[in-house]
Amino acid sequence: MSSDVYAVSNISFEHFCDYYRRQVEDQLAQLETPLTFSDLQEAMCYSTLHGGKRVRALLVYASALCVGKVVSLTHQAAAAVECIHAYSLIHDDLPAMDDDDMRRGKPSCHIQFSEASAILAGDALQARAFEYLSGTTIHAERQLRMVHILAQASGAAGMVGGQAVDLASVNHTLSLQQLQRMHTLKTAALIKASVQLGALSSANVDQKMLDSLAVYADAIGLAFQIQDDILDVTANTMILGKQQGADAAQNKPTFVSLLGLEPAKNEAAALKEKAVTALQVFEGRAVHLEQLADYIIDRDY
Ligand code: GRG
Repeated sequence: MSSDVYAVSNISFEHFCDYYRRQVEDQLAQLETPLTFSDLQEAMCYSTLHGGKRVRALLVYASALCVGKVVSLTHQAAAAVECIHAYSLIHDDLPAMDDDDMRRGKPSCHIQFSEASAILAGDALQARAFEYLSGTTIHAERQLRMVHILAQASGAAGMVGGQAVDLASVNHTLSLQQLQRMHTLKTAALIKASVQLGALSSANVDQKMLDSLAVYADAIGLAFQIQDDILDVTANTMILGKQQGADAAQNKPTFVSLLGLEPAKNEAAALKEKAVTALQVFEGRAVHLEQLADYIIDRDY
């Protein structure tokens, strides 16, 4: 079936998610191609192929469909953002970082393998992301722009920079503005890059479209983190697939600790409204992006 079929609005959200999760997992299955060091490869596959909601990949596809159609570069972009995401989770769980033994309902990568293997698997997945994006040169100029966006979003000016602020903030009081700034880097930057990459993979989008998508992505990126903080206090460990209450145990400032539970929920809902409003320029073609905005604040893990 052609991917374009999923641009129409009468496809259920569940169907859209199932279909495109399978699509990105087909791309990621390339990681199983035998390498020389099998322990490294096993650790990469363990942390990438099994589990995860694939929110970032779904954002890539939904954004591509919003401005055009899914093409092979869209699949490559979806796999690339999932590789960066998987690497960030592996490193985030390490003893030197958040020191979490459980991820996606299973032992964390460094528990299942070794710390050294987990570090290397994360490193290799990061490089693999850029291999996915640059593997063909059919749209070289657009691909270079996409590589640049992903590198910025995942590096010191994005996700890794946010993680550094996070580590430095343990046992410190942060203002709401500082907390937002930290999560804009740590969590929202990769979410924003996913939306941008999806649009760029699909078509020569104009700046007005990219500006609207940026407003959407900034808002859902922060809403995603607020929901994560809410789940840290409301969900149970079994459903979350990771240790519930981990932020409180480490005395980390969160949206819930700063605002309270109900105001945090209200803030997430307000951000979702802002995101959906930014999609109005697409006149009904952004249906999957709208559904993902709902999902991000309604999810229970
Ligand atoms: C040490 C070089 C070096 C880099 C570290 C660890 C790190 C870079 C960045 C951390 C980024 C991070 C873990 C952000 C948290 C974002 C977050 C809420 C992750 C959970 O995402 P989900 O719920 O996970 O989408 P699933 O399992 O569904 O894929």
